[in-house]
Amino acid sequence: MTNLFLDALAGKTGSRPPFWFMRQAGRYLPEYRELRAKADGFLDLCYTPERAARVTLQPIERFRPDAAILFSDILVVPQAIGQTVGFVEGRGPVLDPIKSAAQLAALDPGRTLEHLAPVFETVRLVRSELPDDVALIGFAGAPWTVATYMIEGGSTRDFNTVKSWAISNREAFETMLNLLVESTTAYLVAQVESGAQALQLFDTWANAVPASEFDNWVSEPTARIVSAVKAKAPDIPIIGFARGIGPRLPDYIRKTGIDAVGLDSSISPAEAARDIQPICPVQGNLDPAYLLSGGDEIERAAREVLKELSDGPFVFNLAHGINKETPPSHVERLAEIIRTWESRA
Ligand code: 1CP
Repeated sequence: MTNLFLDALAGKTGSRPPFWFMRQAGRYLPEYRELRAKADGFLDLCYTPERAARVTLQPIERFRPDAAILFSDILVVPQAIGQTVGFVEGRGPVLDPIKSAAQLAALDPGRTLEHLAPVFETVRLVRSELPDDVALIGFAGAPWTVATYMIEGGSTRDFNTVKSWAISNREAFETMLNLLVESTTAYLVAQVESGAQALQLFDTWANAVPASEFDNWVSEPTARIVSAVKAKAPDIPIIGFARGIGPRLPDYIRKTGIDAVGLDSSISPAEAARDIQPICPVQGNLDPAYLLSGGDEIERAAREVLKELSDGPFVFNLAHGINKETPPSHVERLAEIIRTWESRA
């Protein structure tokens, strides 16, 4: 069975561009809110395989994208290795922040697979229920982005705490990145063994890293995960999504060994076609604000992306996740625009 998404990641161009949307499952869907209300909090939803599988499949039933993404979160990894992680309603993630070498020493990547067993069950359930022509994407956060939450204790605007900690405790920060590389590799390989057919590494906050630390904090830890996963699962494509890194994209692609790259909307589709697509397949990059706004602007902006990128290896996606106020009808309209795109000669 051919899958347009996996074909595109392998560098092929098919009859139409494949698509899926970041955060295609979630709060903008009434059926998600209904299941979420029945769960005992967000993490309970992530760790209950039957429910997490249902949530993963909800957008597939509505929009028929070419890929489903496992419903979980990047913060299950710090929890798996022993940090206290919670999600507070209306506030987001809250972690007991790592401040000392002693707290770091208490973390144990050896606990990863046991703690995350319910997630692997979700992957098996989803794969068994998905149509053959829809691929299943597994994912994890990249070490830098996960470390920001572990050290800040939650979301941050300025990243001052994590950056100054990383600079003044270089050895400890390296130890932390190493723990995350080890745990994340085990987590991703187990997702593949359970049925994931492609992987995405989310480095949402890569934009906050100083250029002089970019290799140490972003490219090298990511490269180590990519090569360790490929040693065990050589045929599984890995998409790197390092948000907001603009001019460093070619260097990031080459140094990490990723198979395809996710693009945010700071690069124009024409620039991406000229500078990035010749290096590797690209995924992106409609700004989710067009989807939120609706109307004819969705079509205008989507067509610009399609026109520039669909002649080469390309997966249509957004530049970041779907905003939770987005009407599902706007998403349906976008799916239809992509499905019926026919400019290819
Ligand atoms: O209350 C709720 O119901 C929770 C909202 C929610 C959802 C739907 C969170 C909390 N996480 C998720 C799911 C999720 N998170 C997925 C799977 C669903 C899909 O894409 O369809 C994925 C891949 C993630 C990954 C994730 N979690 C990232 C990286 C991608 C991105 O969006 O930038 C990050 C940064 C997180 C952390 C996180 N999870 C949730 C919140 C509120 C946050 C904090 C975000 C922030 O700091 O701004």
